Amino acid sequence: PAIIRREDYTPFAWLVPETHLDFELGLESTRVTATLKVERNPAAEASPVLRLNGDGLKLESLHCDGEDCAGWAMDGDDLLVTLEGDAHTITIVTRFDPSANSQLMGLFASNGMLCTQCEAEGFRRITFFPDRPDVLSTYTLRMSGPKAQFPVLLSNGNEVATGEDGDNHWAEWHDPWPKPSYLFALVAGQLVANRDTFTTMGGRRVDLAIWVREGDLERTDHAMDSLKRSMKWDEEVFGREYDLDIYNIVAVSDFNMGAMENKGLNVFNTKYVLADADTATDGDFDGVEGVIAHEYFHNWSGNRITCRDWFQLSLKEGFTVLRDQLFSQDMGSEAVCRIGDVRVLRGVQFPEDSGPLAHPIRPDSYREISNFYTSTVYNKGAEVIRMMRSMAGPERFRKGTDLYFERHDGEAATCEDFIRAMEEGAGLDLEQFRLWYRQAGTPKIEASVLHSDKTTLLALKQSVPPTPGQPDKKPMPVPLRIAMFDRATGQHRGEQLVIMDEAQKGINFDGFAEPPILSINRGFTAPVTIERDIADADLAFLAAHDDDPFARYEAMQDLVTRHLVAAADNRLDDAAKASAREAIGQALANIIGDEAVDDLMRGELLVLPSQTYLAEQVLLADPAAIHREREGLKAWLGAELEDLFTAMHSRASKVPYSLDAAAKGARKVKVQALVYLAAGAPDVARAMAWEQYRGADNMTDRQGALMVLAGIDGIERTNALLDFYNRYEGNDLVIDKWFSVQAQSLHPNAIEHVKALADHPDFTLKNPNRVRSLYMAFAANPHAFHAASGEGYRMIADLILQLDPINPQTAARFVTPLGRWRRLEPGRSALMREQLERIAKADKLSRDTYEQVTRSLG
Ligand code: DPP
Ligand code: ZN
Repeated sequence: PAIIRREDYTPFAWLVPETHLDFELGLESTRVTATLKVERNPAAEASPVLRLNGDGLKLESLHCDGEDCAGWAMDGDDLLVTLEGDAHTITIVTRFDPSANSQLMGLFASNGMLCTQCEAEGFRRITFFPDRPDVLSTYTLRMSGPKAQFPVLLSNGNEVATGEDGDNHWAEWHDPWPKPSYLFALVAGQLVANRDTFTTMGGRRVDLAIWVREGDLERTDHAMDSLKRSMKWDEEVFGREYDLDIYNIVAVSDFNMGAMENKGLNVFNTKYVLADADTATDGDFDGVEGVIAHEYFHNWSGNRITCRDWFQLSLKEGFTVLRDQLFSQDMGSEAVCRIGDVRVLRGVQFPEDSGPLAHPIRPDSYREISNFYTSTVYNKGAEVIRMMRSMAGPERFRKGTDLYFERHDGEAATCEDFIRAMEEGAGLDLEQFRLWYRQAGTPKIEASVLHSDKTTLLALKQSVPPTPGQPDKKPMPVPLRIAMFDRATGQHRGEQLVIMDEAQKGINFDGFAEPPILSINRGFTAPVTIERDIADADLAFLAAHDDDPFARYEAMQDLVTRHLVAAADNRLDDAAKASAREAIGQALANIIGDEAVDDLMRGELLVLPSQTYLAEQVLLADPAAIHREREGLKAWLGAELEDLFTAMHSRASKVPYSLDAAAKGARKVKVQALVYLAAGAPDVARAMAWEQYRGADNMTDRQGALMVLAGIDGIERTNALLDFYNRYEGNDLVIDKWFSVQAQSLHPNAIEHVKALADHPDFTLKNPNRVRSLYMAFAANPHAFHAASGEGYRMIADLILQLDPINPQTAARFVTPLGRWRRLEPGRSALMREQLERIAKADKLSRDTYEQVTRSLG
């Protein structure tokens, strides 16, 4: 497959001002008549050839200006039409079988309904079209089909006419806003709506509807509430108002992504719509709120201003992730949201940035764009814009975004356009900052405090590691919020924002009698790793006293990380290990007893650094050693602090269920207590978890208890898993949890359990949520996936080979865990590599999987 390069961009030779689509809908056969008004693009180099992209389409007929079309040819899957004049009308008829579309791109069938997914290049599976984001067109659509089968017919924009014709009915929709083809959507099926309204700041009344299958209606209130709050927040914080009279959201259970921001008609994975206390955890509720907001915010950052080409994806995704993060921060706890965002960044993006798939937030080339919907483009992209916000401050940042929205409304823009608007609107000099768009890799900052007499020097060093195709890097501007704590008072004298933009830099401080304690990258102002020269006792001090909650969390993480990395590397003798554990135990005991901390934050402070994060800290990781030490510490803490954990659990158990912060916090620390106790006092934990399971009146408590029980042998394990299945049989999203809990379990036989679950009648490769619930969970299971025999790696490779012909986009996502081979100890490294090579040798691989496997081996 060909490599597509950013530098090769050229504007399209033709404009498509109007697109008319006529769908004759059927689950097994749908016929599409597309009528395109095309005219020469005065801004592009002229070409008589109109390239219309296709993917697996069969052309039934083609007309130019109503006549048989003389000059056409196929070029692979694309249709090339040669045109003499400056303006023409092209009519194209295609027909296909949506029920056979297992890729879930284009028009596909899900549970008897029809729906579309067109981003990035799915529209070309519906009709021949210039399927690229810089071709904006006004869409008018007519669809018709059996009324009994498809009572609800939806598309973008406004419904302009409906009618009946025997057993069939039809609807016409018109979207007044020109848009690229990837934002096109159509839904037809048996759906019911939760309806509400929202009045915009300009006084427009918007009819809101969330469409689901009949039995799911009662689980849509949280999504509706989140939508209304998003609309209001975007008006208040970014000055953005909604621009149509209706806003529809449809939930579908077969979906590759989380959700899709099609203009006026969002299509969502049910996972990010449905939530109630009995079936959704607190994390699920937050996920619904965040994704509803994200897709809504795209209406401005993505739809009104879209991307010129797919290399600019972070223009809409990075910015929109930042917008949804700021929204969630305002709706809940700022510190807890920030910690959660950073955990995702470190757990997914940092490993990506240090592995074979590393790429800048604005990539330079790809074979298959679906592979670039990555944590780098999304989460690091958000961090890059957040840094601009930190440097400008919220008011000036708003001036920058105002200018961007005003200047580029209605356009297909570039990252460079955004940067320029920020420079002018926010008054920032971003010359050197542009490196963040070009360079991959996570910068490392080394910090040490040098003190003599009364002068103090903070010495900073920056390095950006080499990544594939980028051996040499330049220093980038890294904004770091810093505070120095005075040992005499236990306080700092105010924080400052340091822009570290060189390879080396020194900053002087006066007036400290003793060397101060450094608190750096407070609030995580920059997506970098920090190596600071600091004593464990000082980390313990910051973990107990830092007034920046993120820095406090960070100190605690650092304290534990250092210990576990040294222990896994066999660098600690028994005495050193014992004293480090004592220090960590003391710090955790302080946190458990600190009345100034709320439970939501306490829950964060109690989380041990993840296996992935720990593995990232060393060049060649031994997953077994890391797992052994991490579990060993957990067990020691669980035994040592048994009384404190038991008391915390019993205190938190008295808080009744609600969605307020105190109650969510209580549920979080309850699970934490069980997790530690399960490791250190399993008999106590088993009894407590079983009681929590049986008494649960919400999914957070129930799933938390189930997770703990699933890792401990005993009759309670069997009973809880059986009860959970019977209780929720038929509810796909909850049964997904049942699969995940077992696949992720610490149980020694997890591999055998996963094999058995793959044969369970409820398992299917056709549903991406179900596949992920079993195998993504398994690939994240540190002891099972990394079994020394290589069995775990083989299972993931088998899955990729089986899934690739069915759903390549989802299959390719499973290559990432195997791509870590270069960062593992030699034995496992060879076993992983062997599996990648086995996949590479397969007869026929999708472009998606081929690209990921070759990059991973490269
Ligand atoms: N629907 C996906 C998202 O919102 C891709 N645009 O991120
Ligand atoms: Zn998005």
